[in-house]
Amino acid sequence: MKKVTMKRTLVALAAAGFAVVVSAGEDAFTKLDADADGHISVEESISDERLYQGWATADANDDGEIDAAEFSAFEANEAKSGEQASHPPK
Ligand SMILES: [Ca+2]
Ligand SMILES: [Ca+2]
Repeated sequence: MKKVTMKRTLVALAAAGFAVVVSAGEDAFTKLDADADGHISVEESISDERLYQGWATADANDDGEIDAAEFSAFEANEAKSGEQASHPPK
């Protein structure tokens, strides 16, 4: 009996983990957008140090807020520079 319950729990956890990974990109924006107005303000960006530090880069149109497009561009850029950092040119 106990073994079956355990197995079911593991399957449920694995499924939940998969769902989290798949939706991580959109989730990040939604989580940062604390007041859900569709933009990330400077105050909201403080919880993401990468975004806060890279604010000037992320806010491409310099309107003081980061929209979904700017956020995904920033994320893509970060992923790229992360790759370069882990594989430095010889
Ligand atoms: Ca907001
Ligand atoms: Ca902007």
